[in-house]
Parts: sequence; structure tokens; C-alpha cells
Amino acid sequence: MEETIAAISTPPGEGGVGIIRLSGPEALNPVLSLCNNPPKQLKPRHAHLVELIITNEESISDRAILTYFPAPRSYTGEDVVEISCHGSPILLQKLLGKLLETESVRLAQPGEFTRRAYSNDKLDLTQAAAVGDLISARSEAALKASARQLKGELFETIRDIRQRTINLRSQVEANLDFSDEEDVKAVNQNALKSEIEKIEEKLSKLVEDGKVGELLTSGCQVAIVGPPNVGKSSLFNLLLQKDRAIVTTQPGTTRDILRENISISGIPITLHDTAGIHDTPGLIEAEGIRRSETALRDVDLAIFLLEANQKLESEALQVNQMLEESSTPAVLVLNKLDLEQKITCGDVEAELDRQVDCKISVLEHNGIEELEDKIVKKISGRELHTPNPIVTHTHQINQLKRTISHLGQAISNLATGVEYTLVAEDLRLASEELGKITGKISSEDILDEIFSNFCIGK
Ligand SMILES: Nc1nc2c(ncn2[C@@H]2O[C@H](COP(=O)(O)OP(=O)(O)OP(=O)(O)O)[C@@H](O)[C@H]2O)c(=O)[nH]1
Ligand SMILES: [Mg+2]
Repeated sequence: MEETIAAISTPPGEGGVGIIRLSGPEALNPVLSLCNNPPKQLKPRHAHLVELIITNEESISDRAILTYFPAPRSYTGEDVVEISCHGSPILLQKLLGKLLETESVRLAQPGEFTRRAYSNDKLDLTQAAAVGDLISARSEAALKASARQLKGELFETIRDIRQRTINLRSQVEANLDFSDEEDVKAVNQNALKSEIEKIEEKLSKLVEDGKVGELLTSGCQVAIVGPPNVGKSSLFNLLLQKDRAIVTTQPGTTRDILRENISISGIPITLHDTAGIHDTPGLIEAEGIRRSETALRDVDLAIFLLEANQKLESEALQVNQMLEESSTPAVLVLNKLDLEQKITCGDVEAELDRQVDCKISVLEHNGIEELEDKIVKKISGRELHTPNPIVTHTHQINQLKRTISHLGQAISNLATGVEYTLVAEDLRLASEELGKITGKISSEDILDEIFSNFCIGK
């Protein structure tokens, strides 16, 4: 029999409510034993006001709401009890400690409630993974993608594709077993090939969209780099919409790297403001420049900022070279459009061998939307809006890629001499990989990977 698990499920927000959740056959008794006047009968799924004894010695108690969800109509499918009490972290810890004194109750592991829900068929594996995404969503788009997965859209899409693969395989196998029987129609090789190709195409689309999904969950790092005084910190503040970095007319203002989280078109981005790069800095600035160079290597994208009111100096070439050496993708931006222009896009392109992506004026808030579009396009490689459900986990994408490779193998086996036994095996392997995404075929490694990323109590 499963043990009963307990954990703080919702840590308190500021002054809010904290929730402790228990799940398992012994969920109810330990809670009732802490009640001052335990209710005679707990009506399922109804709120009951109780007085919980937190410590006997100092006679501390708290009024709390108990809700009892008997199996199977609960989140995990087991008996679940939820205690909502005042959200003091110490009170919650004390209360949890008391519950854990009961021999049959232990602390839940990360994601264990959701893992139990999955084991009891309350959720499929794509939905279970989406619960984790939903909790950790850092932007509205990530929230939307995980909510769609939670509704079961990805599950249904994969389940349908898997069913089509299984049907194809049975057609191929029927042909193998009964090829000499009259009522079994011979497989039409071209129809079979075209059907496999259609499936392959649909999966490739999911993988392609999945790149966006990964971005939505993991976010990305973007650094503003360039020579001194071109307006990096000004742009940083503008994108952040707050006066975070110091801006002065003096070159060499920024020394330490500043990092802040923003969201552009729903993509969570950590934006870095860096020290301007040039040749003969003082001691402190030199360290700042060294840090800028390191940041540049570590980020997913650089905003390479130059000012259009000055001729190109050797510093621009220096930054350009650093970008090339680190092969960091970049958007090249000319700032200070509001001042007299000393260089054209053509000049810059000729000097740096790099296309100017947009021209802006931070001072006049000009061209910023276009810049944001360019940033999104560069990091996602495509438009963000897609009618398909978005695959958000690396393991899901890997499984899709493996499926595609089995289907590709099936097509090439069909082409070379119609070896149907091999084709049937390729299709079997393909449907097995798809089954691993929905959890129809479970692998402990994948389960561990998904659930270990959850926090305790979920
Ligand atoms: N006219 C004009 N001035 C700007 C614009 N953007 C920034 N500036 C000015 O340029 C100067 C330098 O701006 P910063 O944002 O500090 O430049 P930075 O690249 O961070 O400079 P360092 O940190 O020293 O490398 C400030 O006086 C800004 O007000 C712009 O679009 N137009
Ligand atoms: Mg600065």
C-alpha cells in the first residue's frame, strides 16, 4: 500500500494563506488528531472550520479550514486532505512537523503529488509536465502554452498520430501474415509511403514549434553590447521601463553588469547591460570590460549597439570581432537617430560585414517596436503564433525526433525492395516513442526527469 505523503503545498504569499496537503490512505487521521474538537463527520469536498493544536507546550493553536477529498475524486486519486491556515512560514513548518511525527506519514518528494495523479490516471504525462510548466511560467506566453497542454491538446495530437502509426503497422503486418489469402488487400506501397510522410511532416512541425516552447519555458539571455556612450544603459532602462541603470554623458559610466528580467512578446528574457568596450580603460573599467566579454560569450543573443551620430571607431570593430569569435547571434542597431547622422547603414555594413537590423532613437522612443520584433525573430527563428499545441520539454522533443528518424527509416526500407518486416518494425518503434510522450509507455528515467523539476508540495 502507498504511504501517506504530506507537504506545504502553497507557501504563504505576503500575509496570505498557506496550504498543507496530505495524500494517501492515512491522510485524514493525523489531521483529525491535531483538532481541538474534531468534526464528527467530514462532508467530502466541503470546508470545515477547525482549531488545530500547533504546540502542546506553549498551547499555540490556529483556526484553519479542512477540506477532505476522498479517493478517487481528488487531485492524486487517493484520499487527500488540505489544511488552509494562516500563512506564517514558522506556523506551517511546525504544523507539518507535527503531522510528520505520525509514523504512517512522510514528507513528499518534489512533484510526488502530481506523479501519483499520473499513476492513478488523473493526468497523462503531457499534462503532468504542463503542471510543472504552469507553476514555473515566467511569462504570459509560457502560461498560455502550458495551459493548452494541461487541457490535453498535445496529448490528443500525439495520441491521434500514434494511432495512425499503429493502424499503418497492422496493415503492413496483415500483409505479411496473410499475403497469400485473397481477402487481404495488398498494401499499396505508394499510399503507405505518402501516409508515413504526412505523419513525419506533422511531427517535424511540432519539433519546429517546440523550439519556441523550449524558449518559453527556459527563457533566454540577451546582452546589450557596444562601444562606450552609445546609449546601452539608456536602452536597457527603456526596455525595462524603469530607471535602473545610471546614464550619463560621460563614456565609461557602466562598470558592473546589470541584469533584469523582462518579457518581449511573451518570451521571458534576462537582459544584461554591459560596460562599453574600448582600448585604454582604467583599472575598474578594465574589469567591467572583461565581464562584458564573458557575458557576450554566455548569452543567447547580443544587441550590438552603435551611435549614428559618430563615425565608426576602432571600438566598433573590436566588439564586432568579439561577436564573431564567440559566434553569438546579434542584432545590429544604430542609435541616436534624432541627432545629425555621420554614418549610413551602408558605411556600417561595409566596415563590419554585418547587416544593420534597425535604427532607433532611445531618446525619442523611436524604432523600439521594430527592435523588439527583430529580437524575437532572431531568438525564436520564426513567428511565435502557432495553431499547433506547443511541445515545451526537451525530452518530448527528443522523442519526436526519434520517432521521425524511425519513420524516415521506414520510408527508406520501403524504397529499397519493399522489406515489409522491417517497415513494420520501424513503425512499431515509432509508435513506441510516441507512447513515451503521453506516458502510455512509461520509462522511469523520463518520469524522474519530469517530476524532479517540480518543487516539493506539487
Ligand atoms: N540624442 C540622443 N542621446 C542619447 C540617446 N540614447 C542615449 N543618449 C545619451 O547618450 C549618453 C550615454 O548614454 P548611456 O545610456 O549612458 O550610454 P552607455 O552606452 O550605457 O555608456 P557606457 O555605460 O559609458 O558605456 C547619455 O547622455 C544619453 O542621454 C538617443 O537616442 N539620442
Ligand atoms: Mg552604460
